[in-house]
Amino acid sequence: MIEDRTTKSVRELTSSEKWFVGWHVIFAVAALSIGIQYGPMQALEHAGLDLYPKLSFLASSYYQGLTLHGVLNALIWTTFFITGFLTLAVIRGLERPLRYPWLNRIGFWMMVVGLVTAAIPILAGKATVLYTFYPPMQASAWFYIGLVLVVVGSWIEGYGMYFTFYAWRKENPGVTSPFVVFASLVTMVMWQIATLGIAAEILAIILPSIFGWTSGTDPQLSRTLFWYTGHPLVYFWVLPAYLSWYAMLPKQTGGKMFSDSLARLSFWLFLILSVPLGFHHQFADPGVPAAWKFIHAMLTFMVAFPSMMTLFTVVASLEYGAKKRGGKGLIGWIRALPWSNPSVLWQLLAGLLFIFGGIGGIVNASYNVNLALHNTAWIPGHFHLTVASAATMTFVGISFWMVPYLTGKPLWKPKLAVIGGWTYFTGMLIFSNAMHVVGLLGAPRRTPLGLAPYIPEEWAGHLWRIGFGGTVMWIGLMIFIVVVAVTALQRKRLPENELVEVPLAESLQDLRNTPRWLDRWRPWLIASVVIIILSYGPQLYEQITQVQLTSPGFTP
Ligand code: HAS
Ligand code: CU
Repeated sequence: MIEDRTTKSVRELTSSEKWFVGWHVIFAVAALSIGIQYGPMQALEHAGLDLYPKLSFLASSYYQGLTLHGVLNALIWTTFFITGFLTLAVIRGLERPLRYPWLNRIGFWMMVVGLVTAAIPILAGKATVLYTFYPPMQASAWFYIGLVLVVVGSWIEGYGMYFTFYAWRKENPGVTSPFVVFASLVTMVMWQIATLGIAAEILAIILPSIFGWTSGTDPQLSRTLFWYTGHPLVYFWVLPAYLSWYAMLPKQTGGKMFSDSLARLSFWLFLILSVPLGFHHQFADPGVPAAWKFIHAMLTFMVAFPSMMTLFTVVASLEYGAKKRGGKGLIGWIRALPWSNPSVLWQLLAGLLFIFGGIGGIVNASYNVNLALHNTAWIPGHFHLTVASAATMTFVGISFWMVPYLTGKPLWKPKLAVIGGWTYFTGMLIFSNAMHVVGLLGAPRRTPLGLAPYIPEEWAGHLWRIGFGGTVMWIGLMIFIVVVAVTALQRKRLPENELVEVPLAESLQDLRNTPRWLDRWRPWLIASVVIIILSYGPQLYEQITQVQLTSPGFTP
């Protein structure tokens, strides 16, 4: 059964709801605007131009800069943007207010307190442990407490979304849940299951060791718990981008969602398959038996499948829209896409880069090939095509309609925003390609290569391209930041009849044909817990019963 939408006007967000979502975007963009300042510094360092001594007010060392870059961009910009965007999707999708708005507010401000609590020690040089904070490296306790607050705050925002959905469900029995709401909830549930690992690592191992209750940490168990969270974290970043590609981008390009059922199926597959494969980050860890690495490698190939489904269905809906706009030919229709719309452009370029990021991921997952790539510059090459392209460029694209929607103001200089997209894209192509190649040649990651005495001649050109590409990327993102900041701060307002709407695509398929089993939670939740127990249970049991809390913390 579907609602008849023709007779009733759409409920848009109220002004206070818009402010609430807007605060998420403000903190997200603020974090990004600090985090990206370190990007060119690292990239240029590789090219032999070390700016750290000259810009010591930004960071006193390469590693402090790298920690700020990773934490602010990969953890803070993403989490704040995602919780804000999903809140908007839930309220708009259900066309009802949050059930307990105060609960969501508590969650959000807890995240803000956490952000500040974690940022102060990093800025003070007391948490130079990179965004993976592997023990036995040790930061100030406040760093971990801050991270815990950010995570718990995001859980609370998730609970607020579940209560809202539950209230809607009671008001609308038997109605298929709107896809954007369904996708938001799956993302939050997956995130809550996933973050149990990092919560256990910090609360049971790291903090007790810092407080002196235990004699140290167990690096192996810590890494296992970290990657239990760290892998699904990457899907927490990319699923909101998929939500936009599936259900919003088609509307923006004049098309429809290709298949509501396939989109739902891919999200369910992400719920059950995102978590149980963290050992693909630990192929080189001596403490994990090879058989378990093999099982996680196989599961990794399985989780690439719903992304391939996404590639197929999203491109199909783009083609449908482009052909309706007059596009022709096997490939020629691509030209008929609205490339001059900055929101669309950034998302299309995000998707194009992600094709390469995805292929690289499958290479990473191939056990024996991974041994040649692990801990080389190839890996940051991979993750700049994923989190810094697929996710970040899509969030930028979303911002280009969302900020006008939230503020009622027109987007400032859309043409400049388009130029910014091409700039970032070009920089990323140069940067990521050079990182992959120099990684294959053996250049290590997490290393100030410019200072290293062992640089072979053959790396030189690639290191130079890293410096150049990284700087070009920085220009692209600075354009984004300036465009959204001026958009929000300008006086000019959109006239009543030109207000921006949330782009929600209709499905080509009649929602009545979405099978019931794709809108039922219980079987999928049970399946995800069972698969996690099977894939992690025995190893967690073994590592916990053999735990040795003996490594004293050290401060780099
Ligand atoms: Fe990964 C390491 C394997 C996806 C992020 N990954 C990382 C790290 C990060 C990261 C941050 O197996 C480093 C962590 C660290 O610091 O150590 N990754 C994979 C695999 C996938 C994958 C198999 N990764 C991601 C995503 C990320 C991300 C998504 C962030 C958002 N990754 C690994 C492995 C490692 C790893 C190993 C450990 C390596 C090591 O040794 O340390 C797959 O899920 C990818 C599937 C994706 C595809 C592409 C589908 C394409 C689509 C595009 C649609 C196109 C459109 C455009 C819309 C098959 C959906 C159309 C445009 C037109 C113009 C028509
Ligand atoms: Cu992973």
